[in-house]
Amino acid sequence: MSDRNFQDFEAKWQANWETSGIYRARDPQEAGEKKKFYGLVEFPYPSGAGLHVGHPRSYTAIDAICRKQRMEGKNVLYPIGWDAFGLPTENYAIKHKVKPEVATAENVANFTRQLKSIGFGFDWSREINTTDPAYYKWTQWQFLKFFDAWYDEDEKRARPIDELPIPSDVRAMGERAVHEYQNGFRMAFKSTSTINWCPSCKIGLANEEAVGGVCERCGTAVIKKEKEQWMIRITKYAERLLEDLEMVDYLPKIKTQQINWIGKSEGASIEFGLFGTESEGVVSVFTTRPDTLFGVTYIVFAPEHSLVRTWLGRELIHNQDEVTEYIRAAGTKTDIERMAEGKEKTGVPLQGMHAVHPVTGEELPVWISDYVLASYGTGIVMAVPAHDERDFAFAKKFGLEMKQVVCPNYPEPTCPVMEEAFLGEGHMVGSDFLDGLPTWKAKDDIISWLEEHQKGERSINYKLRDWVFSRQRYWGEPIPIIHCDTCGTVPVPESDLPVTLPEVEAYEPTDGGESPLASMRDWVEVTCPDCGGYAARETDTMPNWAGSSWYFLRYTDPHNDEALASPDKLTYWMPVDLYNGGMEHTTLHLLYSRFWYKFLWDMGVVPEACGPEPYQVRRSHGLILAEGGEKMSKSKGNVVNPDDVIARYGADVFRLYELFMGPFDQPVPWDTNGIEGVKRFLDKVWHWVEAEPVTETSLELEALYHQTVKKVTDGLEAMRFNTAVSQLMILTNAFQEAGGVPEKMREGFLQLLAPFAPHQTEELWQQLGKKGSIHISGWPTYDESKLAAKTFELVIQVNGKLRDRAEVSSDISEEDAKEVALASEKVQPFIRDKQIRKTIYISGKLVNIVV
Ligand code: ANZ
Ligand code: ZN
Repeated sequence: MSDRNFQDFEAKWQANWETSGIYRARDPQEAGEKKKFYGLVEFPYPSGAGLHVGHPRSYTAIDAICRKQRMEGKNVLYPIGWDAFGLPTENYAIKHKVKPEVATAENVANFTRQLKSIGFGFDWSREINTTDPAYYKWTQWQFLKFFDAWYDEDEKRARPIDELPIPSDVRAMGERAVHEYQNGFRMAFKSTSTINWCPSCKIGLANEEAVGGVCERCGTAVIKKEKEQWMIRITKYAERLLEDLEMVDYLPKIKTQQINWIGKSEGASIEFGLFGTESEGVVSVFTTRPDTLFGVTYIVFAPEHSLVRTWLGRELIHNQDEVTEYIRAAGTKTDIERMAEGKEKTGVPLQGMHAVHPVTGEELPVWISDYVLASYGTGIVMAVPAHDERDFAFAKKFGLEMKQVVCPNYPEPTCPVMEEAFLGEGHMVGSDFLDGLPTWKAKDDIISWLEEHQKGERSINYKLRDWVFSRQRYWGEPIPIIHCDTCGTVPVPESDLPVTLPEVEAYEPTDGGESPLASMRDWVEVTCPDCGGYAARETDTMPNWAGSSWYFLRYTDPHNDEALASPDKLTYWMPVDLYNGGMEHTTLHLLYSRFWYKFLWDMGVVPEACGPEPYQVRRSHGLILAEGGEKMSKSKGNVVNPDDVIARYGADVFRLYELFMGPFDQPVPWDTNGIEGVKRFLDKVWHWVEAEPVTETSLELEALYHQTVKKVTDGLEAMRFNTAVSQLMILTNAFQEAGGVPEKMREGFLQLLAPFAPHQTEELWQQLGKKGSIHISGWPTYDESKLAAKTFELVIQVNGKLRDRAEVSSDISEEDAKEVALASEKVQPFIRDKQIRKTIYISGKLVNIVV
């Protein structure tokens, strides 16, 4: 017998698997009748820091599940690649004067070495890299699909832009007019908007990248800036992104995140008249409480509302200076600061303006305040201080009127005097024709009234905003658009894709906030593909989210240069059966990629048969923390490097420990003692599998074995890896007690352990003289009837006299019990030449053979 020495076999098997190609996913025509299983992990950003012990938690878990699926005979796709565009590499390039593609290649090489040293069953032949022109050609091609599409609200799907109905007066004005008209509908469009701007990274951020009012990447406070940006109309898909959550199996907390981010509110939009010096008009507000309409005492605009700017421009506001100063100050605050509860309210009245109540015709003061956001609803609020906390605080501070209209203790004739806003439901008072109605009914009735009088309508609002799709940075996919003075925005012809990144001298954005590409005259200046005249390339690049929005499609057909993937392969592999990744990506990446996929599905790029959702199941793992329970970070110096762990313990110990350390969905601290325990377990396995097998087995051991098959099988399906591993440990201890592994359990035991410790089990499998890899050898099954661990001592009598005892399973059948009795060697002499008159069985106790 030998010592377990991982250096002797881990690298050896890694090399062997690479040559034998056992982890290669078969294309549909090669796969025959085999069922497919597509397991996906979020592909990593190849950072300069290398792999962290947190990354492999997800990869090891899905690897184990894919290994079991493969052993069960499925055609498994378990791919890996690199999400390699992005700021860290670009910042590194700026600092160290290295080309981003060089830094990326180095990081990828290092990550690859690390991942291979862990022995994952990735199909490396399908490796992709978002910064590879052969890949981003298709990202650009898909951008042009968005550009060439509009959303048909009636059919509730995206359609090609040439199917957009053009009004005859527009058509009469000629091609350019048609083009301009289409531009108003395209799924990808350019628009000037106030964006979140990070002054340090010099890039525009989507709301979701500026959560908490700080830049997601560098933590700098975000300011507002006007910028022309490419946008994608994800908002058109809000309802579908919400509804279709019913079709998928995501962790409940992940569904909640999706639902909250989409942020659907139902209510009404209501029109208020506006009067000022030489001006009148109507504006609409969005409210979730139309029932409180009679309680409105003033109207509030967001400070940056465009109407306010127009009025200032036309000098319609009497306190012009005060208002201008207020708007300026509000621009320096983040949305989060502005909306914070309990914050002292600020605002100024728009003197010279007043609003008109749509039902009573009453005149109402008009204010601006930063508690109203320009980007939500219509950017205007009808204030009901008696029933809304923020309005209450505001009215109190500025001495504005309050009108109670919802009464909590109806039918008492008087409402209690209010110390604070009453937010709940009740019955209407002081509300004309709504008086006495419960809240829900008042909502319905007022909406009907408004619709009848054309002063409002039922309305739904979403918090979801359109997707800011521009970056003024270098290291991203160039947006494949050409600007021509004559023809407008012209897509780069498909035959000219990819538009590759040129070599530049400097990667910093220009001071004007333009991409460094803008200073590359040779690259920027082109001839217009339509008219052949002078034209200029778009210099913005795409956000990081682009490449990761469709990578799972590319894995199905990674080398295709005619299409992003062939319809056959997409039909075979999609949807993804199991997708795992960090909780930090369960809001945005998940939403963006679901949206992107739905769009491709609408456009027929993804075949109908694939279904409308890309991921059937989505799970997420808990973080691995540092030994003391803190987050691992470079600055704290508490990062565990997998290289060190593997050099010391080998890959199998590392993998097994990652799955054993705690419940998969919970955060767990790294623990050196824990890893030692796992090492001892694998040593023990080595010893007992190599030892002479035992021939005898007890019923208890047999039951334990069958229980283990069941627990490991179920545990891998339900992602209860830690309990599966501990069950394997219990079984190993039982082998030790029995003095060896029973021959008939040896193979099955190794197979159960194979998804967790692929190297050692492969080595022992070969030592047992098996042909072929354990990883495609089959998956053990269990016998339901043998699961019962309990046994009892069956008393065996002949003519009422004790002749033998036998240990049997407590749920043994009468027939089996009798058979055990008759087969007993000690009983044989007493019954040999006799005639058996009857056999009596007393359940759980004895068999009496009467001769
Ligand atoms: C009147 C009212 C009365 C309101 C009442 C609430 C309670 P959710 O649920 O988040 O969608 N609101 C509308 N637009 C806003 C904006 N741009 N900035 C800040 N607040 C805005 O919130 C909808 C409610 O938030 C709306 O309903 C409006 O106040 C406010 F007893 O209208 B409500
Ligand atoms: Zn042109």
